[in-house]
Amino acid sequence: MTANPVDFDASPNNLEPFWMPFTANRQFKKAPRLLVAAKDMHYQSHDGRTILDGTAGLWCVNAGHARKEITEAVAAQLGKLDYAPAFQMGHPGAFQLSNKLTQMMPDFDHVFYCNSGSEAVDSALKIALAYQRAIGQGARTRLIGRERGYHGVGFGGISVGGIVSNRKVFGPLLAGVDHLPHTHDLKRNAFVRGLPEHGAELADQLERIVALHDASTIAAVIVEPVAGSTGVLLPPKGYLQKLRAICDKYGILLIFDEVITGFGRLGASFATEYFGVVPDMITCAKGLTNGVIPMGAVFVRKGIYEAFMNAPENTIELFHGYTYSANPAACAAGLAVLDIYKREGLFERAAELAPYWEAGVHSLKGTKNVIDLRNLGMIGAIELEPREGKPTARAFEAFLGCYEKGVLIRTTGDIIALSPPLIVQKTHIDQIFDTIGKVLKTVN
Ligand code: PXG
Ligand code: PLP
Repeated sequence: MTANPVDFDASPNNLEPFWMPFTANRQFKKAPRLLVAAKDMHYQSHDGRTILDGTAGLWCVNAGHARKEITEAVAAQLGKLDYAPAFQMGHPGAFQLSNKLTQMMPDFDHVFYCNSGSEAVDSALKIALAYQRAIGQGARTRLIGRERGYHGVGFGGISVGGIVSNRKVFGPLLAGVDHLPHTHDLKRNAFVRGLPEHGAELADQLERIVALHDASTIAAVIVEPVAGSTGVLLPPKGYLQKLRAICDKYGILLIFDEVITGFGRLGASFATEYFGVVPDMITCAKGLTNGVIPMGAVFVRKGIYEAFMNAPENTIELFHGYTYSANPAACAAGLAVLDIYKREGLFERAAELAPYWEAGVHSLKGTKNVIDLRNLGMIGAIELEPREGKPTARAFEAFLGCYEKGVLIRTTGDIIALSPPLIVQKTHIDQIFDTIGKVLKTVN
């Protein structure tokens, strides 16, 4: 690690002007937590402590921090071609990355680029609407999401999303959206290892929505195969298969939002591979570049792109795109990280470590205030009983306690969510769960 922990010049001298995202700004600025360096599994804080990364940043640093191969590839790209216009122009990296990505995903033959998961979701929803119109189904304008779903923060994403605080102050949102019920059922499924047994029938709620609105008005259903941000809600066995079957029956597109589950998190390339369920589109971001340069993407299944190719050749087929779509440095990062995933077998590694990880998660059974433990692949969740009248306080204290003891965890509501880089060692896994166990004993 290169940063000097007592180098105050490395710290900003005024914390005020930065309006921090998804942060209690006033609380943070009174007692800031700054990260000043990172390598492999660890961060270094401004006060000189080494902190084990139990969350891969925000679920994105799957290959670990400050990987030399990625840094060098990005530096070389910036030295050679820093920026190329994305509209009516191209550069080699964009095509190389698309070839590699589609080789990884045999059912998908085209990739559309943007800069984040939120933009990937917006792009996928727009492609869904435009596709239905292109195949003569222009009355299909409804979009169906799910309660407690997280699809980023664009107006499209919060409309189909189902997290109340992300929606309630932002007005009426997109029209014509409906929601499936979420699948979280502590009564029937608490403390189950891996996928829950109960709840596949919740997919039949899509039949109810179809009966209400008529299939001819519905363009697409979007779900996270495993809901991450809302606190790791796992799909009951058979649930995703049922959703796929109902979408097929009614000509509804199925979109998997794999911003978290993509790139090895479950111990397979993507959740589509892990579950053996093929959606019509996949959104991804985060692990696509190991988080180092913002990039998101939408994979479309064979046939979707072709449906847009009917007009004369000189027409733009999709009136959509971003200044930074397929940005050269992001493509270089993507190519380098795909090499690392492959060379180091990180997706297979995640699958091999998953049983050890599962044992670690469930070792916390019986710990004070723990009302559920969940795991799948290299994802874990510890659900705490909320403190009476003070939801989120207990989990936040646990977060601060773990940070003090040198482990970074993530909390959402009263749920602790864990997702280490896929280079994690067993000793790190032990440290994560030992620390959380010790801290939870001290949190009232
Ligand atoms: N879809 C899903 C499924 C996500 O998890 C997004 C879309 C939006 O991606 P961007 O790149 O626009 O943030 C996400 C992002 C957390 C946490 O702590 C989760 C996300 C982002 C930040 C924090 O759970 N997920
Ligand atoms: N706003 C203005 C005024 C713009 O000119 C542009 C892009 O040209 C945008 C927003 C969109 O920016 P981006 O392409 O980075 O999403």
